[in-house]
Amino acid sequence: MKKILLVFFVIFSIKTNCQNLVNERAKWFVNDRFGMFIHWGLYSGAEGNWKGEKVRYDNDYAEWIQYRNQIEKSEYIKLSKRFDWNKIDPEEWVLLAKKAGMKYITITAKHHDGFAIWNSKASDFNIYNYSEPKRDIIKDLSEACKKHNLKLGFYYSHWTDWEHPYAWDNSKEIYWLDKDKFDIYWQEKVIPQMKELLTNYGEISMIWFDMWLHHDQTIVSKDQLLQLKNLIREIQPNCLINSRLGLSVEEDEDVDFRTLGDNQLGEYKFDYPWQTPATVAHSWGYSKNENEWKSTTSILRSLIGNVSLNGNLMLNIGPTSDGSVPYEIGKRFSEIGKWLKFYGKSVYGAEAFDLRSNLHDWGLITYKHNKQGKHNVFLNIFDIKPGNSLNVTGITNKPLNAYLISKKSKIKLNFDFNKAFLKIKLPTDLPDPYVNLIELEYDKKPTVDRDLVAKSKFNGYSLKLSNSKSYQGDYILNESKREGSIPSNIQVNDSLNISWKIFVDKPSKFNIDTSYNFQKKITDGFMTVSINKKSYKHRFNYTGKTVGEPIQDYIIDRFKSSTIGTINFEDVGFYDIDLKIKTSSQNPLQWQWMWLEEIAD
Ligand code: JFZ
Repeated sequence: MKKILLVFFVIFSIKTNCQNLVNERAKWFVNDRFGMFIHWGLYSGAEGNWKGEKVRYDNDYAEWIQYRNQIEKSEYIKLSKRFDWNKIDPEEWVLLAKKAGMKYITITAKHHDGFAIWNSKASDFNIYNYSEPKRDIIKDLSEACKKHNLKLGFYYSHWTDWEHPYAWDNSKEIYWLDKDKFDIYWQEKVIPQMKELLTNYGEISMIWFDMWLHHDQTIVSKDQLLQLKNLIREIQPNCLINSRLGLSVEEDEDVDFRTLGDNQLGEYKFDYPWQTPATVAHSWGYSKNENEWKSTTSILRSLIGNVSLNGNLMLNIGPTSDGSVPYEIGKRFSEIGKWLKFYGKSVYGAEAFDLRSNLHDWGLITYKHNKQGKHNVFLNIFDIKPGNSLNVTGITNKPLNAYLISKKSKIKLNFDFNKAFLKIKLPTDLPDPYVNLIELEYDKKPTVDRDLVAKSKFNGYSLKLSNSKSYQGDYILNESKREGSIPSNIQVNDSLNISWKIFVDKPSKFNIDTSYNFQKKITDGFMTVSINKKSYKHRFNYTGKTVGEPIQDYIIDRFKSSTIGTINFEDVGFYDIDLKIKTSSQNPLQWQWMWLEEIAD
């Protein structure tokens, strides 16, 4: 698949990274960063299986079993018999959230199946009617949240409801429903139920809607959504509303935060509040089919990664029909909680830093203006060998201090600073098995040079179009193909000039090489690399073919690296690197990267 990108280029840096588009209501939300999602309802009793058959469809969302496996309501409700009504204790969920370092909880008050897990007067299809002894889970949970000082929010499926005859049940795409009938559902179930949820359970911090389409593409009207929104604003003025309400920001700016796709982590910084809803395995509701659990490190990376882009993470639990939480979840949650207990300052109240995101190969950076008036840059280290030095490129002020945070104390670290480069010496013992944290301290907000390419831990510079300072000319972005055997590349049919900026922190000699695919044997196509008044001309080599997978019929063009030369940087300082590619449409060059690597003496 080819996409022509001309002048347009993904914005890698935003003018300001400070989170300045946060309204008053959402201040707590961007401070707290980490929340718990709970998917629990009748479907929890099915555990992702119905009469010997697994939930249909690949994503294995167990909370969809009624719809996927086409279960009649009369049969589906029998699941209530499987629950251990005496045992279910929502306070346990609250305690688990606390233990994990989560600051808010959002529970599925009503999921797509239309079953209310509170004592709802507006619909008989609710837990109070089908439990023995009678239970109101929302009541119990709200009391436990209050007791333990956690914020509470409700997931409410407003659009889809498989129980009500006039609501959207997905099959309505075939058996079209009229808008008047849908409005009957809206006025007799949605609005009254929302009133109950907003009135009877104390302070509600967010309503989490789940319509992933704009209302234009659905049966829901803009007026209905505004009615709902106004109801929330009227009864609970501080309650947050997420973007899956279904109104676009253009129509109504009054949506408090954006919800990304399921398990979709952030890639870019946003100035407004946003959140990823995420699972620990695949399903949201409890499924006994799960066997691929994300690791503690991977979850911490998701959380810190989002914070480093001004985002939140809401991590899901799917308790079972007796209220217990799968061991695999509990274990990871307590490990995450232990980490946050010692290192939480790089998450709570922290935000994106001004450097390009994902700049360094050892980990992720977050930033905070702390209560003592100091400014902290947090280096969250995922990948470094103990005893090595950590390279930090791009900050142009010298820190007052660098500390390695450990469970017992702060360890002061030695470092060298030069213009835009910080080299921190790490001890041979690193305190944390998951993510180690270094806190840099400044007395004012540090300034940065956002054009710089970071020096990698292999003492090299990886130069790509995406981390260039500027470029000129046209190219075609070719996406990677067949599991990346054909890597994503920049196709040049005429000429392209790219410039990078690096900082060389000590006099040293570097090897330069570049990777590309070129299929002509004789041509006058070439590239020139200019660094510090020296130029290197490289005539394209024919790179030939290779087998993309060890299967002989998948023969592909070969991407191969060629040496351009070596360069001696005699002085410490900033250098521009310019690459000029010159070819013709008869001789296209598919270019990948350039790599400068220090040659040890
Ligand atoms: C929805 C629900 O259908 C699902 O059961 C679960 O509750 C989840 C949190 O939300 O699923 C979605 C919603 C949005 C997208 C995909 C699945 N999306 O935007 O890609």
